[in-house]
Amino acid sequence: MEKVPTLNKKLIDWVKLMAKLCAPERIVWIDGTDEQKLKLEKEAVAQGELIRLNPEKLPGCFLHRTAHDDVARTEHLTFICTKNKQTVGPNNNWMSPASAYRKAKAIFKGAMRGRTMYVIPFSMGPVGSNFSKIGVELTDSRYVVLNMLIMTRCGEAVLRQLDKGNEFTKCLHSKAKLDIKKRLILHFPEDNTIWSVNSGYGGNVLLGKKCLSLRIASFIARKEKWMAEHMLIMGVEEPNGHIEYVVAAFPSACGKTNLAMLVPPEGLKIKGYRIWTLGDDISWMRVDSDGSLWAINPESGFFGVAPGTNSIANPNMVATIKKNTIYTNVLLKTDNTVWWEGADGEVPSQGVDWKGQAWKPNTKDAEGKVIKGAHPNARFTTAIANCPSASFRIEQHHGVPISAIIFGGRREHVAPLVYEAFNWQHGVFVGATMGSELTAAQVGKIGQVRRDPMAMLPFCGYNMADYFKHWLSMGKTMAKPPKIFHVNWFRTDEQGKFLWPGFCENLRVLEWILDRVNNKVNALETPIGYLPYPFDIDLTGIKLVSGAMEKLLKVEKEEWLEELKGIHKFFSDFKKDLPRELWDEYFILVEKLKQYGK
Ligand code: GTP
Ligand code: SPV
Ligand code: MN
Repeated sequence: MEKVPTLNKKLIDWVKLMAKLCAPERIVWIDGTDEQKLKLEKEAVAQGELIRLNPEKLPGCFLHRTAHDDVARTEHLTFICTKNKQTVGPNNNWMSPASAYRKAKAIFKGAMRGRTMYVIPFSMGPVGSNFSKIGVELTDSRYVVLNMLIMTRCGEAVLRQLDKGNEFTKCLHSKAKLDIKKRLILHFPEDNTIWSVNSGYGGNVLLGKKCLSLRIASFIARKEKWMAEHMLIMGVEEPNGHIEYVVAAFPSACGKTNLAMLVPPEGLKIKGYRIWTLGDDISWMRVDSDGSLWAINPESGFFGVAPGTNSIANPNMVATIKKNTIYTNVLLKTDNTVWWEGADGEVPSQGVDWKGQAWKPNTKDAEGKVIKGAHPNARFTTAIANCPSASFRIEQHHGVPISAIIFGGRREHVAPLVYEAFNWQHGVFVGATMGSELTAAQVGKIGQVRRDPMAMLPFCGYNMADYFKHWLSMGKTMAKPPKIFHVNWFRTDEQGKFLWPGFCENLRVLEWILDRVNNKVNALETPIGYLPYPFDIDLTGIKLVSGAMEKLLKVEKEEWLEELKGIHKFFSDFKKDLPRELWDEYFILVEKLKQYGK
């Protein structure tokens, strides 16, 4: 082994043991210096792992292409491995630790032969904060190292924490042969360990992200009485200069990134709102001594969806990704810049698509489908610090106090534009019954509605029935619990067109939410919750088609009764584990709906 820059004996022993298993040619410790980063970039370019993009137009930017069958999280190959199967619930795939380790060891054996094993010490959350957790990822992928350098705080400062003998999550990754048939994403929460093999796709391999900060963290959070959630964190600065902080849980590719860095729309400019971005994907929250819920973002970067990102939908992101960004599975243009469906400017007349093939617009494949330049789940990795709306509180160890929790899904029908839960328990029911249409962020049937409680279905590291109990009990520990809301930007008319303009205009809904938080407006009580009076949503400067607002705010009794059948089935899968409070809320809602509109 080369020089070992830590005093943490456990870490040294574990690295040795894993190196023995994977048999790399050499071991390199990541120190977080620019010098080392530049060296890795150079090597990655030489090896064909990265393509250096136009240094004038996109300084410090690179393109990476994954294997064709390695473009999104593979939930069916993702397992939680605990002694007892009951621990993981019906929402997770389970394997016993013994058989998981046995299976994976056979795949990891010699998998790094001829390669370098990188040791990445990283902190999720500001280094040294009581909120933060440390991990160490071993990987044979330079792409993973370069992404982790953006997504997490890593290197020297974390090693100094580890010197004190701090605990850390043991994360092992190997690309191996990128063989989907031998791909495994394994979590061992009882051992604080993650093993991932035969993938090179973000959510499967940047182990600090979904694997540690949600699956392992949610498991720990339940025991330590805090919350690890799939949520954006943002501050809304009000016209008087006061900032309210909110979190929002939307399923993958349903608008967290866009909302987190919203630029106020023309029509509301005069009011002087300003948005501060803290995070676009993950929130860790604790109840503090003031009785409020406080949140930090464990990440330091965005791993955002490229398609649809443009100066109208998300100008702050367009500004952020102009430098020091890694693009994955986008189209390469002839001037060595990049493009994706829905990007700014003209559609290029030619380029190289995400599969590395020559591309022209409107070319069709053998089945007659138009070939896309970028994969629908193409992404970019970029630092939050480079975002023009980055909050000045990102590095604060204590995070920010949360006034509202917003749930939301992608629903053509059923869910209105916005509604407020009656109280915490009802809010937990609203979160637990969330549904959303599937997107390209996971391998599966796009468009199909699935229940995705709190946007955590793929990320809750234990039985979701216990997770609901945890949510209920967290509410009891707060003197000042945030109010809970549900939003839906995706409701459509009879022709399938979005009824709500969305994107920057969503500030109009946030304004109503904050008015409710501060008891400034009344609301209409309906069976599902409090809905806005249409005149309380400021529509200055936009024109909706006639009748749109009524449709957006309509509670359709029959649709809801139908929806409840799906919820009944979903709840029933948890058998007697489901907390009684959620069944109570369910039956209250059924009764209220039956009476509604009579
Ligand atoms: P993950 O990173 O996968 O967790 O997702 P995310 O929730 O951060 O997703 P993101 O913000 O990148 O949303 C991506 C998709 O949502 C794109 O297709 C956007 O065009 C669409 N989208 C975001 N906001 C809106 C909106 O207000 N209205 C409509 N119609 N679409 C939106
Ligand atoms: C998601 O799918 O929710 C993401 C992207 O945020 S990944 O990190 O790949 O999970
Ligand atoms: Mn996500």
